[in-house]
Amino acid sequence: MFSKILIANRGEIACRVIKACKELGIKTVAVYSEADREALHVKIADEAYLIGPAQAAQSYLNIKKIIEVAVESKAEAIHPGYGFLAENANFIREVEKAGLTFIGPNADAVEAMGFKTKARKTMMDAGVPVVPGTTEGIKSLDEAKKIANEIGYPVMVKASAGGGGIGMQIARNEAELEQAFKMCEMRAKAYFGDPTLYIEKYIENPRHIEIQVLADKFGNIIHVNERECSIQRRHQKVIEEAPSVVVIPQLREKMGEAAKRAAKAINYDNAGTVEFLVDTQLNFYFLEMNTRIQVEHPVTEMITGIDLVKWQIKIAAKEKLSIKQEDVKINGHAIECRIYAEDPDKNFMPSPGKITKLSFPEMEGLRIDHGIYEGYTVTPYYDPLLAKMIAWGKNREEARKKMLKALEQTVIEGIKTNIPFHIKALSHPLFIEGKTYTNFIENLK
Ligand code: MV4
Repeated sequence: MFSKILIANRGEIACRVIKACKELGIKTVAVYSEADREALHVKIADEAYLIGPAQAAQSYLNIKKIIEVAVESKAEAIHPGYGFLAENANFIREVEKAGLTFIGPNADAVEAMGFKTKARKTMMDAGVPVVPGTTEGIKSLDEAKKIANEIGYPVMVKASAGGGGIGMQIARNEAELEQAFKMCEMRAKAYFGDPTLYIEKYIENPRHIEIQVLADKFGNIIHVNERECSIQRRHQKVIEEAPSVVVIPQLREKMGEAAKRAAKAINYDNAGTVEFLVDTQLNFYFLEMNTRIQVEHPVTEMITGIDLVKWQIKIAAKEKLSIKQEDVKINGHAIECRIYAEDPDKNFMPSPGKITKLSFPEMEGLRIDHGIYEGYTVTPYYDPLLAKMIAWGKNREEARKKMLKALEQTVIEGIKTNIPFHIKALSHPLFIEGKTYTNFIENLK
């Protein structure tokens, strides 16, 4: 096992990883930008080093500097958290070149999933159901029209280098396809520096259901059940839960096996998530694989008792996965609400500023992962995620009621948060019924 780990991240996830390290008896090294001198992760780590200015490109994305600090502080491994350098194959290779261990998958596996057309082809070959569509980039608008006619409208145009919803557009007929093609091409070039596009059949009213996998370096792979993440705003997840109300044991088994095939096909190791779109007939289709720990991992931990971050560390330290598939059970239900520094009355505009008062409730079955304290100033430089409140109950209704109670008892003053939005969402009849389709937020008003 490692004796010291550097955490190349900030905010709640840096704090979450530090907690896992403490429980494993591992020393921690934090890194921080000039804007984060007073951040919580800096205070709770054993050591902390300034790595650059507020702009992430010069600090949390500064590969050279981060590796330098790791070497100098004698850390043996680097945990990337999510975002920033978590899915950067070049970073992984640089970490390894410096003689350090990356706590995450191998660089080739990250690359295999990075380019969407390539990932779709690999998944089809591995027998994983994929949304009908192309596995190669589309060369021209004429080709796009021909393919859309074959697939049948409506279709979705997406950027091959994209993911997470950026640079994608729906087209319900040929005129819309022309528009979508031009728009996506422009965005793909601007955001990803690569104009390659592909086309998929548009799935109406889908749910976003993802399967958590854990794989060690010896070929052992398990799936750790699904998370339902359909409640999103502008492709940003807001509420997640586990298990999903629509996933019955037989479907879970099928999706779990497909996720394991996906991981096996790219020689995956460490924790990862296979995202599926699930249509109203409960057909499921591979969407993409996230080759990192995810924001919403706690709902899985709450219903399975498996500590995913500790397993990430153990797997990176070449430990064998001791959990067998048949040991993975589901106990109760968990709901996560992401608390953002945003003003729901002002179109969810970021709301930075000083937290003048802070009080979280404490109750059994309530977990709060956060990176804030009373007196802390939220800066405008990074993702506005302040905290994640995760409520566990024997069933969904018990978890929902606990979550509502916890939200109502939370006090965050000085800045605006989306807590009022969560209270409204969790009280809505559609949420209570489990009708959490992707259009849930638009229908909330
Ligand atoms: C889709 C889709 C319908 N058909 N792909 C992909 C990234 C994710 N953030 C949104 N994505 C979608 N891809 C096809 N072929 C609908 C969405 C979608 C969505 C999916 C799940 C949950 C919420 C969503 C919100 C908007 C769009």
